[in-house]
Amino acid sequence: MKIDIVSIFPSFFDVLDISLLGKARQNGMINLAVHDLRDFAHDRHRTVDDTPYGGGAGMVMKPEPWGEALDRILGREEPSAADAAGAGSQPRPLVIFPSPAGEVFNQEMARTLAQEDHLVFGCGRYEGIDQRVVDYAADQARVRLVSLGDYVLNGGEVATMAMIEAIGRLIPGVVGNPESLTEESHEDGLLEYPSYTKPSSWRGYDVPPVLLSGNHGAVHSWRHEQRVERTRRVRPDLLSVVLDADAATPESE
Ligand code: 6GU
Repeated sequence: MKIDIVSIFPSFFDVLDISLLGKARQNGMINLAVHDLRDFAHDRHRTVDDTPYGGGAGMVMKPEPWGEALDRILGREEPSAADAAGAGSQPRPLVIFPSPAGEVFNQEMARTLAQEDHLVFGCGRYEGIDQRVVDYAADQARVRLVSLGDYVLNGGEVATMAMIEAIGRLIPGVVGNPESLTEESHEDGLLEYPSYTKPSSWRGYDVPPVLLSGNHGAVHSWRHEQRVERTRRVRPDLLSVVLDADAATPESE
């Protein structure tokens, strides 16, 4: 997967060199490039923002540097071998603008985005990006505004980092053991069960005996109960989705 990031703080993304995603970049499974928006601003102060038309607090990111950055990233699209052979089915890059005004990111969206060939993240700062940048991008590529949740960050950088981590680990081959992807929170609508390792007793806290029993059926049932109980306690909104889905599934006879 190719990933381009546009930001006025490119060094934010230095940490993508390390850990799982760093390895995926070294292997060539993820081809990630970070672009400094100020490289596309040509005045003496490399200005990227200005006051909002219509008044109001804060500053808005100017369209011109964004237009040049998008042209550079989207214009370089070389037709893939499949496209050249007439089999093109993944025609255009997907441009994501992290925004608290976007659709809310979740595991299902991460799964969908992990199928893309080319993601472009446009990180806004200040009060946002001139809307015409989004409109222009939508004429050149597919565009989604995506929010991490119902709270406000200072810019799109941290949101982009979170999304890349969630998406990157779902790209086949990036996580060593694919089984570790199936039994975790949000993969099937339930939160994950609590985990324990050695020693079996630590500072007076004991590992639940069923996990030491060697009874795989009992372990499986206990873990499922823990997942349901935990989800009921902290995320009842998720549980109602699971129960609705069960209710909607016809009983087999
Ligand atoms: Cl994607 N951006 C910003 N600036 N704030 C957010 C967000 C994104 N998601 C939640 N809050």
